[in-house]
Amino acid sequence: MSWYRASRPVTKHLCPGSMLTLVLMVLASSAVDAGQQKNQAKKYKGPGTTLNLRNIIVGRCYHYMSLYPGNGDKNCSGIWQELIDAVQRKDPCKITQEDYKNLALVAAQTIPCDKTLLWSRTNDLVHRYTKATADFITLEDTFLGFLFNGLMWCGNTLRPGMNYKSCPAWNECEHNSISSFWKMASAAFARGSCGVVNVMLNGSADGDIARIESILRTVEIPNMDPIKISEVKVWVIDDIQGEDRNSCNSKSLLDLKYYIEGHKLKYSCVDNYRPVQALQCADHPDHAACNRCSYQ
Ligand code: AVW
Repeated sequence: MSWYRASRPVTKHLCPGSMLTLVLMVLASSAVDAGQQKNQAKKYKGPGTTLNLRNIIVGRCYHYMSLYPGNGDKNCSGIWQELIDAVQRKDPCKITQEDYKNLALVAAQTIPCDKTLLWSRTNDLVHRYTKATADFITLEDTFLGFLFNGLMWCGNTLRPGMNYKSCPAWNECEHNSISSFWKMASAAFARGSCGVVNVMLNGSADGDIARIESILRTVEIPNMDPIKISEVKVWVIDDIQGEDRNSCNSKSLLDLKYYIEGHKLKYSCVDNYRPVQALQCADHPDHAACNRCSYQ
């Protein structure tokens, strides 16, 4: 504004040729400004790509092979390349499950029957449990989940490589690089499951036992094959020192039962599945629920 006021008296004495030069200079400088703004990466609400992402993924890939040699050789650098191809030079808010199709193919694995353990609102407990027993596998214990658990990544629309400054948060836009990846991986895990599928839920959590928009409801249950899956067995686990807000006969569980049966799957439910309660008792040995005579 002040630049405009100061320049007005000067332009009055300029000849037409100088006026034209001045107009061209102003136009050129606004074009440069617009270009610079376009080249500046958009700021998203989530943290940027995890530093050293390539090394972490390739390292986890070799680590997984050393832990489970029976699962065959993996193409670790190929997996990194498929991740790059899925997101680079693309708008991080326009990444679909389809974009991860080739990554899913190179990381595909067979899920043994009766081993699948799904979960909602029990992230911490369910993974403590699968670390303590080899009887069950969560998505995060599968090859794909093991590689990407806890990591962040997204590309830039205008440049190759990853955006290390910021990435869309889970709910920032519908088709973002992180939520689309986890939906793709969850769908593949549910589709590949067979026999009894177990689900660990939190009986002490407020509100719905499984959120309406949870991955369990929106992705995993709809992707289960009723021909391969003999039963969906829900475990309702209360925090050992928490409230007993929901149990198998609560309305929230009945709603879930109808939802599961609506997908032609057989449903069963157990309150405070004893092996999980035994794990909770490792931290609270003196709690009344850990007294052998009071086990349910
Ligand atoms: P959850 P889900 N905003 O405990 O059934 C931010 O409700 O969804 O269980 N983060 C989100 C959101 C969201 N709206 N939704 C999901 N997340 C992330 C794969 C967040 O990291 C496994 F196989 C949150 O802590 C389970 O059976 C986590 O997802 C199933 O999906 C769990 O949300 C668990 O997903």
